[in-house]
Amino acid sequence: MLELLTRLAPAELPDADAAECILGGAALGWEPGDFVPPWPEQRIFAPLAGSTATGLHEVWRSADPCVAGHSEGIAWRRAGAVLYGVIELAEADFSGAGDCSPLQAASQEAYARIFRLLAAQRLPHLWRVWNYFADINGESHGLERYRQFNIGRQDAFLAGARGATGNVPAACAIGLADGPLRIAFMAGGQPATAIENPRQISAYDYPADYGPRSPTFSRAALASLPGQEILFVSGTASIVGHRTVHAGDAAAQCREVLANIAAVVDAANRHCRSAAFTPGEMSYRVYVRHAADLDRVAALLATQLGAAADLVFVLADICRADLLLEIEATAIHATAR
Ligand code: 3EB
Repeated sequence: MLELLTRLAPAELPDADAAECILGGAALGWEPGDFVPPWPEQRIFAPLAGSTATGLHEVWRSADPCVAGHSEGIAWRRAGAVLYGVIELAEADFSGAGDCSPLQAASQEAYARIFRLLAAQRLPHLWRVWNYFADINGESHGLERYRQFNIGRQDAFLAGARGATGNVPAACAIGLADGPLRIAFMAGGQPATAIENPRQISAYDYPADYGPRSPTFSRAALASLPGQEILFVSGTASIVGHRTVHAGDAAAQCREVLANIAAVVDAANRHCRSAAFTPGEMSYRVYVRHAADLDRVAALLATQLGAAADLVFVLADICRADLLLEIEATAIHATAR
């Protein structure tokens, strides 16, 4: 049994004993303080907005005890056949990578290590990946940094004999002001069902206009655990087909994102074993590029998803310069076993 909890402050986090049941999570916000949790935690240093403005810890709690480990430079925990891990690599450590940019080399190395860990743990199926790195729209080595990341990621999938299309994980790739490449992931012993969006071309089939290598992710992943299933909706942007729509208009982009999320949730529901998932019940992370757009985006989401919707707003950069926001969502349902 897994449960996703979002908590406001270290004081509200479980004590050391209960912490054994925390699989892992993320710290979001500027200054999480000196608190360093015993579980793998991805640090996302970015301004938050709204009621959660000071920072928060998100945790995946497990009813089964967790086993902890540190290998391949990855902090990880597993509970039964589910594993959560976090890896951080400094690009400076990859500056001698020859023709290839340090970010590309670091990305390939991070994924290669993840695949080695998962093979060793016999939990080879990557369900969801959270990718963060500095200056995502910046250019070096003649290529935008997001596109450099895409080369390294795809190379690692191909080198790991995983293929870079079809059954690939749900993901997000988000730009922060600075910091190392930070990747968190969840994996399991059973493959998740990769879900695509009928309104969008699969990202792994994007034409070369968006970079020499396509991004390696699915629009959503539906993962099964004993008695449960998790729907991970990938970072979703105002993209129809493969094109950005509503450039310059955050409100219109937000409405398009909601239409995309509704479509991908519908597609997932054709595969789900539990009651249908609905957008209103999901936990959201909303990445907004410009602080000036926050109020309008928040108001629109409250109208569309309901005032009680579970939303965390993060000021961050999106992988295409013309995208003003990106939204990801997660939900867990009980199933008959
Ligand atoms: C898009 O749909 C927007 O490269 O892992 C969304 C989710 C996006 C994941 C990734 C990128 C990624 O192309 C960007």
